[in-house]
Amino acid sequence: MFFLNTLKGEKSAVPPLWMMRQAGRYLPGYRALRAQHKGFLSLCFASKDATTVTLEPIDLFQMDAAIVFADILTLPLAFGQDVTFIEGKGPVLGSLPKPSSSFDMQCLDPIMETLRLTRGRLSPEKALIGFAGSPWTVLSYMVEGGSSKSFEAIKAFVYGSPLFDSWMSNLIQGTIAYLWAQIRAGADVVMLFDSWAAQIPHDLVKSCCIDPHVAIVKGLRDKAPHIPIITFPRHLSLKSLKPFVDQVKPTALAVGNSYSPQDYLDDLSNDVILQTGPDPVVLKLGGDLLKRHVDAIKTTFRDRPYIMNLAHGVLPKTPVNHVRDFVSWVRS
Ligand code: 1CP
Repeated sequence: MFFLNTLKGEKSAVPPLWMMRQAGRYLPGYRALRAQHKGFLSLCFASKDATTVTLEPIDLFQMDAAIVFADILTLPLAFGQDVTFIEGKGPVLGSLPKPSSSFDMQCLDPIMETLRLTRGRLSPEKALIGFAGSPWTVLSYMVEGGSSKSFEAIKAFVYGSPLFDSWMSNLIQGTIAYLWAQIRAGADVVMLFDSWAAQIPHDLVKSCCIDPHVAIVKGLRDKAPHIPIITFPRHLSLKSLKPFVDQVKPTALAVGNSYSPQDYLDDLSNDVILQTGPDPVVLKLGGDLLKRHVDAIKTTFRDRPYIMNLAHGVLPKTPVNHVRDFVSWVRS
């Protein structure tokens, strides 16, 4: 499998390609199916429709990997916390349960069914990515009760609450269990999204980002040593990324564009495969600007195995034709 060969360190003439949020609101098929469901989570838990949505970008653009259509905020449901997505507002979570409350993975079975159905329909040449949020990012939603700008409540929780250690350990164990279930259901690769890693104060980078990733990667490798793990500590400083890579030892590191592609190459261990790509705004604008960004990345990484993606997820209203251009320029 092309995608897995790159993750094993094989260099190829053109890189494997997929996009974060490749199944989403910019796609007509997604919008049509989404309209048939009352809420976003209803679509995530309707395995047949979630499979159709997962496969749409593969059918349209022949991406090298599919990512299961689900969300990082499904895990709090297994801890008994209410999660709803409100149109125009985003996720809203109920009050934080007691850390000793029970963990019910069964409520996430429909997501495993989506993985099984998708793996059954996906060509054997294409990889299926399972995913979860990293503990800091998921806990920030659980404690803040939704998206946050200031991250005040989660920081107060980490610095001041006696419940922090229990919740961190719950999330580490829950994430291992969730990703292991996804692997058993057919995921060929797993990815951890630490979307809000840049909000972690420097004195907490070890306890809130590096250590939990070390524990999850070790827990998964004990169970499934052959499954590659992609980590995405988004916008973490290069100074923190170095110890992150040295200690976590992910198979691949997804990076955004806080630094130039050359800076990442110069500063990070040669063993880690990088996943990177143009800014989603550049994809939305398209044209020559996009081509220049694609060419610059291809030139910088020409001697290395790497995965082409975006710096972050596809934006709603991105023209589908720009995605077609992106795919053809990456592969030309
Ligand atoms: O129809 C809609 O409006 C729903 C929009 C949407 C979609 C398409 C949400 C709500 N989640 C998703 C799917 C999703 N989310 C996927 C699978 C599909 C794919 O990638 O093709 C993945 C991997 C995620 C991961 C996710 N959810 C992250 C991590 C990645 C990132 O973007 O940084 C985060 C932070 C979330 C939380 C989330 N999900 C949705 C919203 C509105 C939010 C809150 C975002 C915020 O706080 O700003």
